[in-house]
Amino acid sequence: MKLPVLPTEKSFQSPLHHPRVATVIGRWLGTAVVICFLTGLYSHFLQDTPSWLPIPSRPAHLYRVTQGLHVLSGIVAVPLLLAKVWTVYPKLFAKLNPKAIGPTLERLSILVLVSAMALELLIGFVNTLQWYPWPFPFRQTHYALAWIIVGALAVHLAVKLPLIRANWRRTPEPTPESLPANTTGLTRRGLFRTVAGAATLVGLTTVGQSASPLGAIAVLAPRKPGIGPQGLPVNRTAEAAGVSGIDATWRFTIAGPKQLSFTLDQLNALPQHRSDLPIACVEGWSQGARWEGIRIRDLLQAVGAAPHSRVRVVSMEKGGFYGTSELPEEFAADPLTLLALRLNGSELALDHGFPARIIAPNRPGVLQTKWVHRLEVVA
Ligand SMILES: Nc1nc2c(c(=O)[nH]1)N[C@H]1C(S)=C(S)[C@@H](COP(=O)(O)O)O[C@H]1N2
Ligand SMILES: [Mo]
Repeated sequence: MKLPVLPTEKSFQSPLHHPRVATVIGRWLGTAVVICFLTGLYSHFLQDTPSWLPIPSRPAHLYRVTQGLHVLSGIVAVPLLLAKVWTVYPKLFAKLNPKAIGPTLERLSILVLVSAMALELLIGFVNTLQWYPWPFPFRQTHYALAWIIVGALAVHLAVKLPLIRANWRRTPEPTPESLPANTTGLTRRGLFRTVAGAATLVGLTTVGQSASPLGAIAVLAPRKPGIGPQGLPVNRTAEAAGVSGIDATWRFTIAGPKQLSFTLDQLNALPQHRSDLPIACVEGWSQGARWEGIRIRDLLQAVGAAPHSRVRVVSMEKGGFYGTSELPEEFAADPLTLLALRLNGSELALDHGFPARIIAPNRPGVLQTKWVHRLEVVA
């Protein structure tokens, strides 16, 4: 029996396995990675704010834009990564002398880079489907992988700098006559158009989840604008959260220097304010809505606390990620931040947090706590 012969780098004859192609697609992929990384850092720090980092509550719609870009750039990176790996994979079959430490390390760093990116994009994408099949905490893992990618990418760019420089500008393409007789297929321009087209297509069919005019073609978006109770999507229903509404004994309590309790009728009789603010989910979908309710700063004043107080928000939902959240000083003091009682002109639907929820500007949806029954001023 004849053993199959392993391919070598020379076995892959397409002229598209060329450093110029890798450079062009690498630039696109690099742009997507940088956007994804920066918007991801911002989202991470909004949810896990280090004490040295004051995050402003304005512009009110900023998070909607950054998180929309985060998910969009991540999804667009998928076809770009596939194209990039396809362009360079014959290099994997180049002979490697195990004694040559530099090249061995470089190949290892590429292994780390590609596998970390593939895993990062996969878990991110699966997360946008609101599916968390992992035994590990998603956000912390996603964050750690991001730094691994940035590190491996820096090594990769440093090693490849001479090659990138040499191919930054257009290089002559081989003429058809100069190629081996059996090569067929795309020209460089044809490949670039195909890859750019694929990236644009996945982008366009995703972006509608946060930019409503394109909502109708958002076939890759799990939640579409306008679909849900009161015309707003629901991320987790009351039933899923184990919350079943209220009875006559229900009270809303705010604990500060003083403590006050209110029935729902009493809350409705307090001065009401309106905020036009989006729900901007970390999973990428977002939608603006009209909220009415009581300013948190007014409630803080009523219990004798400063408007710039850190406030712990307690939901009727017990435990888990969502049971409590915290409003940093800047957000508690913002006049747009409400204990919302009404949405788009009517009482909150149970799935949107009836009888009361938090709505604040420039915040990830996950912190817009629903079914709120208690606020505590954090000393
Ligand atoms: N108590 C509680 N609040 C919650 C949630 C939840 O599951 N439980 N989901 C959060 C998430 S992830 C988002 S995106 C928003 C969605 O709000 P909506 O369902 O009213 O659109 O609510 C947030 N508030
Ligand atoms: Mo969310």
